[in-house]
Amino acid sequence: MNETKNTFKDADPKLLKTVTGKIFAQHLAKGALKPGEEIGIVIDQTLTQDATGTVAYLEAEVLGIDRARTELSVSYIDHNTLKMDHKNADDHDYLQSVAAKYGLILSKAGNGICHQVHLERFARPGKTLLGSDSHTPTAGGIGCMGIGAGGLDVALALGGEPFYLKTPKIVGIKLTGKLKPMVAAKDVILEVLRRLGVKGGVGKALEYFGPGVKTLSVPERATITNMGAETGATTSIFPSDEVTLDFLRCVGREEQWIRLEADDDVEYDEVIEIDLGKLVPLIAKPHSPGDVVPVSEVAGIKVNQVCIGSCTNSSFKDLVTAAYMLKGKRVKPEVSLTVSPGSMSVYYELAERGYLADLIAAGARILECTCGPCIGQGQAPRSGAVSVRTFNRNFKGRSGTADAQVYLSSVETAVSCALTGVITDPRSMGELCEIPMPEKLRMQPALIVEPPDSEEARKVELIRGPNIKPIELRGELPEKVQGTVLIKLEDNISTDIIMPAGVYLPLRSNVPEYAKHVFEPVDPDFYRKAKEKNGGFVIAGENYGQGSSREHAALCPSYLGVMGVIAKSFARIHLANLINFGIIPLTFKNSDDYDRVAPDDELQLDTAALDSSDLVVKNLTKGIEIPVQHSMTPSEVMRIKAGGTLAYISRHKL
Ligand code: MIC
Ligand code: SF4
Repeated sequence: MNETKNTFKDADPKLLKTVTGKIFAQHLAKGALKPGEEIGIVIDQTLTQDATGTVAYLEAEVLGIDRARTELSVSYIDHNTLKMDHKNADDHDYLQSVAAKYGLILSKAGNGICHQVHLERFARPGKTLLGSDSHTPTAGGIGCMGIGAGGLDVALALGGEPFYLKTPKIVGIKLTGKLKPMVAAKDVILEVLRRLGVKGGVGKALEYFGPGVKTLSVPERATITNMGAETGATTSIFPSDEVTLDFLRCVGREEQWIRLEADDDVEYDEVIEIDLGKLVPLIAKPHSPGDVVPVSEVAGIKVNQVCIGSCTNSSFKDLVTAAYMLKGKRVKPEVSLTVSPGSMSVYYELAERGYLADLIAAGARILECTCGPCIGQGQAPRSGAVSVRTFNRNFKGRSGTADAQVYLSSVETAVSCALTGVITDPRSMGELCEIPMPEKLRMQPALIVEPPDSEEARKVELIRGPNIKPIELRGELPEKVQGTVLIKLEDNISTDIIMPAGVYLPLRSNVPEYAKHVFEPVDPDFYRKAKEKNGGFVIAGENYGQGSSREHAALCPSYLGVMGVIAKSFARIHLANLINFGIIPLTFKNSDDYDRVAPDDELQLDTAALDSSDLVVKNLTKGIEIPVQHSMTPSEVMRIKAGGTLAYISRHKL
């Protein structure tokens, strides 16, 4: 990889010394590698999961893509596996037929959470991976550049198109020292979140370096890169070193190892130093992953539920840690403890080596290898309950219970809470022995389906049950866009608020039905209003659209006629999704102007004015003009005028 050093004369030379820059350089299709400049990168691998995948493949159909042009593409079924009626089953059959036709590997329901399975079986150092899930950077734990995106961008990458993004600034996170007993990798990323908050990573890539890196195994590194998504960062990555080689050996893929490290004289745009030896157990308080405090600060709060699992903390080491801590003990009778293994392979090893028995005997309820409670698929806490989870998101209501108090912690802290019934600093539970790691993690192939060859694939008919509805395309923008302010929101509105998941997850491939629940957690009347007014505008604060990559948070408002969002700032993936589905994303030039727009105001905008990045929106109700701006490239402006990327490409073809 070092031969990239002098090849890019327009590139920022500092960038080429970083792991992130080396991978970008190796995959550069368009643009200059300089922070803030738009680049197009070649995508080696894609992943989708069922909750975003059905729509991504419906879009691929609209785009006329019929075969994966990537090195490897995997379709996972992991989010929505409960099958309370025909809807999920319809989605799963559609996905299975798509995988066979397009040449994708299918990871069936029960095989595991996409990011954990991808890390074990497919992610490779030095490769690029685009996934329709915001936690795709989990693959950064193995030195693979994982980026989360909307389904349409993944569909385009599947068809061989480059992925376009603004070159991020590279933040070097220097790790020194070694974690103390009962302090975990989760505490490292919680510390990063404590310092950066939920929007401190926007426009940045987080790259880990320094002597402390070698003390962390690949699954521990993946816990850290996974939850980097919560800072809003474009991606997070660790180098590929001997520890990476050990992991690849353990999962039987050592031939895929390459060394990939930053140059010795690397200089990052910004450096954050973390002495692992000084970290203490941390916890994120309700209702934000960025509201991080030492566990000791909230110790003693009564706990009703503990959930272990999710793509952040469901590796073999995580669950063996839980088994060691629980062995011979019993979960407090007032607490419900669930454990969701991250993959079938992890589950198998736990069973084979007896750890499963220790978990069961202690009173843990073992769930399927899926996202489960993390995305509100079961285990909603009782009203007002305190739930401690090893997950990555605790937005209000995401658990399925609006007034539940969800805390995010390491496995060590979560198990301590399950045993004591109150929030507990795990260091008070005594020391844990070194977790013995097996030489081999035996990969279980039973729920992996390889696609047929292209000859056979041509004969495959796509299976479309009644829950699979085609995607409607938006028309071109009129000369003047005029509409009512339908809703005015505060800072950090997550896509879980815009388009709730939980019980509505089975509607992901049925936009007309799903659209009935847009903004439901904050305004149950939104759908009626939007229908009555025939669409309109949304006003928001900072970091609008943080969290999940679900493009439904743009697709469904677009379906209801939302024409524009004026916010103080946007989260990266959601901004791209708005453009893809024809919703004009504008930011206030002066954030105080947020106060000059009220719900029900009538706004107007000249479409031609979008050719400049500085423009005004007329507030017809108040008789004032509000200066706004956008960050769209000329090509994005062209697409938004055509009704969004999907509408544009479907009319012009790829
Ligand atoms: C999430 O953790 O919020 C999800 C569910 O995995 C989403 C994807 C989705 O909404 O389907 C994500 O992180 O992108
Ligand atoms: Fe699944 Fe939760 Fe991970 Fe999203 S964050 S991929 S819902 S486990």
